[in-house]
Formats: sequence, structure tokens, C-alpha cells
Amino acid sequence: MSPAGRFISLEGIEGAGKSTLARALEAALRARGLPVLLTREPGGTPLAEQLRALVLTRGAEHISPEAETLLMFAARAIHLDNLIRPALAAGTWVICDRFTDATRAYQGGGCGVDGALIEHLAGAVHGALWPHRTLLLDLPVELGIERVRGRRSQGDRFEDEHRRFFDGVRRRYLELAASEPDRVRLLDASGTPESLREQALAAVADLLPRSAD
Ligand code: Z5A
Repeated sequence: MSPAGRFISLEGIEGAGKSTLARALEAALRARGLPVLLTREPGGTPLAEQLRALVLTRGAEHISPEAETLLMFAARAIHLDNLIRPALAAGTWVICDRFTDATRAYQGGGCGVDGALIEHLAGAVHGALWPHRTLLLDLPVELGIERVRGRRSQGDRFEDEHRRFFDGVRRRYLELAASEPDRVRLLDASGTPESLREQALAAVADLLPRSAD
């Protein structure tokens, strides 16, 4: 039987460089001979990607932060059942671009959804299954906005939110890193992609099998 895989999530405000780092980390782990699955939230499976499109695309109809939260966890439940849990059980390393910490930071810290609701849903949807390591890519909000400015012509409903929203998101992320320092590792995302990759590899080094480090 394969040893259980490792679950790594990447978090941060928009433009922090998660997607760029996810690809670099995937390549680095593969180079060490490890089987890797790169996935993202919301999304990751065909049905969960449909929920992603639904929740991220601005529509005329109002969606409350609580409804957003429920949709995030619905997509997460599908993603866990159909992709993440089977991959981990098969010994695959899962790199997930965002997970429940994003709900805590965006819906909780940014939109003011009751933390007790988020924790209740997290418990119901994934219980004790949390990432073995979460890499929090931290950078000033202005720098994140600068990096993604002009990339999308219409912007999605989250990127239309103002800076104060992202300040709240970043603050909540930093609180999470302070409260769970073993799982959530803070990386300085203001430097080059290469420096971020080195920080990320150092932050997961203790998870690597001895022959692969
Ligand atoms: N969301 C939520 O509200 N609740 C939840 O529970 C979950 C998600 C799971 C989609 O997420 C939205 O869903 C997100 C939160 C919400 N909305 N927002 N904001 P996403 O992860 O798919 O989208 P995103 O956060 O907008 O990702 P992003 O803007 O693509 O950022 P990124 O992945 O962190 O960055 P990147 O694509 O790697 O890089 C952005 C740009 O910066 C690009 O031009 C790069 O070439 C450049 N870059 C990257 N790294 C660097 C460095 N180190 N230096 C300079 N430039 C760099």
C-alpha cells in the first residue's frame, strides 16, 4: 500500500503569486520523484468548477456572504470526496491553491461572516482533515493589486472589492498564521518568484521523505 500523501495549501491575497508558486512547487516535488496533484479552490473537479464559475462571476442577483460561504463549502465537499481524499489515499502529494483558510480570510475577515458558522461548516465538511502545511504568501495589499491590475477587463466580483476589504483579508490571514504557527507558515511574497520558491521548499522540508530531501 502507498504511504498517505501530503496535503499542502497555498494562501494569500490576490496577486500574491500562489499560482506561480504552485507550479514551481509541483515541479520541485516531481523532480524529487514524488507523485503530485495540483488543484485549486473553489474548483478542482468538473462539478466544483461549475460552482466556481457561478460564485466568481458577477451577476445581477445579490449573493450574501453567507450564501457565498455555503457555495464555497459545497464546492469543497465535492472536491474533497472526488479528488483530494482519493489522491492522498493513493500516496499523492496534493498542492491546493486555496482551501478553508481562504473562507476564513475572505468570507470571515473580509465580509464579516460569523467565524462560528465557518468553523461549523469546516468541521462538517472535512472534520480533522486539514492541510499538513499551509504556505501563506504575505505581501502588502497595494503590491498585490498592482500585480494583477489590468489583467482582467471586467474583474470578478471579489476583485471589485475595495482595499479595505483586502486589508481585512490580510489581517485575518496573519491572525491564522499567528494562531497555528506549525501548520501555517508565513512567506514573504514581495520578492522574486525564485526567493518564494526557496522559502516554500524550506517550509515543507520536514514533510519530505528522507530519500527525497
Ligand atoms: N475565494 C473565497 O472568497 N473563498 C474561498 O473559500 C476560496 C476562494 C477558496 C479566486 O481565487 C477567488 O476566490 C479569490 C478568493 C475567492 N478572489 N480574490 N481575490 P484564485 O486563487 O483563483 O484567484 P486570485 O487570488 O485572484 O489569484 P491570483 O490573482 O491569480 O493570484 P495568485 O495566484 O496569488 O498570483 P499569480 O497568478 O501567481 O500571479 C499574479 C501576477 O503576479 C502574475 O502576473 C505573475 O506573473 C505575477 N507574479 C507572481 N509572482 C510574482 C513575484 N514573486 N514577483 C512579481 N510578480 C509576480
